Order: sequence, then structure tokens, then C-alpha cells
Amino acid sequence: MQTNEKELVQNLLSTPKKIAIIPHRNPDGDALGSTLGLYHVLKQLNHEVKVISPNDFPDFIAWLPGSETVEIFEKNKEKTTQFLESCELIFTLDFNALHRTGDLMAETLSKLSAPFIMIDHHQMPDDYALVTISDVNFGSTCELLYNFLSNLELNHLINKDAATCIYTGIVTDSGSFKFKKTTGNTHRVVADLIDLGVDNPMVHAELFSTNSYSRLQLLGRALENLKVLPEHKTAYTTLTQKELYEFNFQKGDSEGIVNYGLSIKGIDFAAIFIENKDEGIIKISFRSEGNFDVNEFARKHFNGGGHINAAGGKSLVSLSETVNQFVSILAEENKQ
Ligand SMILES: [Mn+2]
Repeated sequence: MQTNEKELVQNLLSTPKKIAIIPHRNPDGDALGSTLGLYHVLKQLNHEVKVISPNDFPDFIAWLPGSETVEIFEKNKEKTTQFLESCELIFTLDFNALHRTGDLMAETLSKLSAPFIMIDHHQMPDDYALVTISDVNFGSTCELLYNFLSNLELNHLINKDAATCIYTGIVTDSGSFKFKKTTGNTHRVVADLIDLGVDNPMVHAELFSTNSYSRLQLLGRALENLKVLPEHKTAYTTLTQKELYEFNFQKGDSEGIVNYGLSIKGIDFAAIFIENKDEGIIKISFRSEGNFDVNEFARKHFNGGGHINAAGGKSLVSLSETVNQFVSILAEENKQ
């Protein structure tokens, strides 16, 4: 953060204000963790703070301290819009383009006169914020938030609740500390957070030991469907809408399944294709290990994007056509 930005932010936070903190649509551990982490800090400075999520968050992060205070834009448009319109400052965390909140909320946000502060780690930020804290070298917005708070000398306000939220985002976005952007800084931040009282075994249990039987059966089906293309060091799997119904699919159930392909020896690229007939699309998740850039791959071929090792995309043709396209692209690009 530059000195003038630091002064600007310090100034904005120096007197009690009405502040909204906003994660992206379909918030994940990093989005909800960072927004609630900041919420717990700003509350102590006597601001009137609310986290307003575009839509509901999944169960695996519903235990985060403060989650009961989060208001959902899609469930309560009038009330949340009123709050947003009365805000004096808006934080947007873990995304960098307003459309990531959904069309209607993006429109509401774009009309606000309050200044925005963006804290994010995705590529190519839009230019909507008065202060843009954007750094793709960070593995999570939560880690970047910790640095932001340290730079502002506000880290003494990171209490156990804030630390628990921030720790959660770091764990989920780093694949439990195994993705490439996990640095010495990541571990130093995590060490501080544990010293602040984070019950780290509890966080991991809440995040990763909450499977339902039907979710495991769905995983079983996805593993049965797994195809390996050793010549392309690639593994991919599919789930049809019918299979989702069969195993009583709940939001979040397909989370992480893509990573099983990556765990095969010699595989550095994995994908999962999930049929969504309601939206008329195939939702795709890509993961890689090492240098294969799935952000570029998703942008170029599947209307998506993300990070070098984790990205998403979508396709408007059928599941089988999408998979055929995928396999041809690997051959055309001579992915090895
Ligand atoms: Mn993130």
C-alpha cells in the first residue's frame, strides 16, 4: 500500500461510519472469511458495519463467527439496498469487478456515491474503487487483508473471532497450505493467527469433516466417471444433472471433487464438468499443479478465469460436446 493510500484509508476509518463489506456471489471460505474478519475488526472502531452477501453462503462456512449477522441481498433486496444507499464507505473483498455480485446488485453498487475500497488477489482489477489493494501474489484475500490491517497498524484489533475468519480463508484458498502461493508470509500470518487463539483443529474439522452420506456417494460416482489422459497429464470427470438428483445434490456438494484427479501420480491438470439444466450451462472447474495456467486456459476456451492453479468456466453446449471440445483442445494445444 502506498503512503497516500494508507493516509486515505486511515482518514476514512478515523471517525465512526456506516460501512458495508461485500463478498462475491457464491461466497467461498476466503470471501466470507475476509469479509467477516474485517467486520470483527471494524466493529471495534465503533463503525456501524454490515456484511452484505449477494446470495446465501454454503453450510461448510456457516459456522464462521459473525455469520449470523450477514445479510443476503437476494433475500432482502429492499432492506439491503437501503442500507447500501446510506453507507459512507464500501469494502469489496475477494473480487475485482462489480458484476461478480450478480447483475442487480452490481447495478445497485455502481450507483452508490460512497467511496469503495477493494481488497483482492485476482487478475486485472476493474477501476471502481477509490483505493485498490490488489495483489495476485497473495494466495488469499484473507492473507492480503491481514497485511492490510498490519500496514494500518490495526492488527492489534484482530481478536479470536477475526483471526478464525481470516485463518479459514487462508486454509480454503491455499488448499490447506499446499498451493503454489503458500509462502513464508502465509505461514507467519497463520502462526500469528494461531497465537491469537484460533482453534485450528476445530476449523479443519468444520471445513473438511462434515460430509453427508449422499455427498460421499456423489463423490463415488464422480470418481467412477473419472477419465485419465496420461499423454496430456490430464484427468477429468463429469456429473450429469440426473446424477446430482440421484444423490440429493446440495449446494457445495461438488466442491473439491475436481482435486481428486490431480492427486493421481503424473497428472498436473484436472477438470470437472457439471451439467446444470436449470441454467442451461455446463459448469466447469479447472485445477492444476505447477506451471500449467488454468486461468489462461479457462479464459481462452471456456468463458471463465481465475488463478494460475484454480479457475472456473462454463459451456453452453451439451455435456458430451463440452467434453469432446475439451479433449480436442488438449490435443490441438499439445498439452503435455
Ligand atoms: Mn480468494
